[in-house]
Amino acid sequence: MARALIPEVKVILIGEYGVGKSSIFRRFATNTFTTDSSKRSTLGLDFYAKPFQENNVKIQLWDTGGMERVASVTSSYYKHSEAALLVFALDNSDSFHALSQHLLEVVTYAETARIFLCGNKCDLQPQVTDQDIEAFCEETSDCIAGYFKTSCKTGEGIEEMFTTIASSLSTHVKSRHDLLHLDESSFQVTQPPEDSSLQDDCLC
Ligand SMILES: Nc1nc2c(ncn2[C@@H]2O[C@H](COP(=O)(O)OP(=O)(O)O)[C@@H](O)[C@H]2O)c(=O)[nH]1
Ligand SMILES: [Mg+2]
Repeated sequence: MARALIPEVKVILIGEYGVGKSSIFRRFATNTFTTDSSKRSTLGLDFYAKPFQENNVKIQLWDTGGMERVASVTSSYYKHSEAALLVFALDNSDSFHALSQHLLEVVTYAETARIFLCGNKCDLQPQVTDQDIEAFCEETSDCIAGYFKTSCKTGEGIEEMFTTIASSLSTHVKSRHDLLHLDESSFQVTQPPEDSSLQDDCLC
């Protein structure tokens, strides 16, 4: 029996170098954590796709691969993304202050992407408060579709974050998917049956 295709959605990780994007990617892909910098990029993947059967959607998560350390993230990274996960580290206020710049890049290069916020490293002493985060969400005119607190070290909040994102994207993706798979005949105009008696009544 043919298996139904699960629609795949591109979700990108964005944020300052060192906030834990690759660690989130690693948790998502292999549910592991490492502090060893030599191992950090050894997954060697640009993206990893994982199905969320309950929501009938596959999240294709993209990591910057550290390009933000040497240059700005290229516009092709943002292309076709349906969601962006803006990451900062709760123990690093600089990474929080850099968010507005990252947000600007997302709305410029991925206009239609749904934007989520992730305060990572919640196992460490925070420098950023809940009030700071609330104020940021208000200032950005509620551009942020959801906020999550995570720790890649303990795994706290990671699974819930992706389940919530999958559920949030599934409704949107479902309608698009349905459109793409509409039976071609659904749009055909049905011709009225030819009625020969009409020809005789023609007034012109
Ligand atoms: N304590 C703690 N350290 C973390 C957490 N997430 C990542 N790290 C560490 O922070 C450093 C930078 O993480 P990385 O994923 O490479 O950040 P990236 O540059 O944004 O990709 C690494 O040493 C990670 O082990 C976390 O939730 N808690
Ligand atoms: Mg990285």
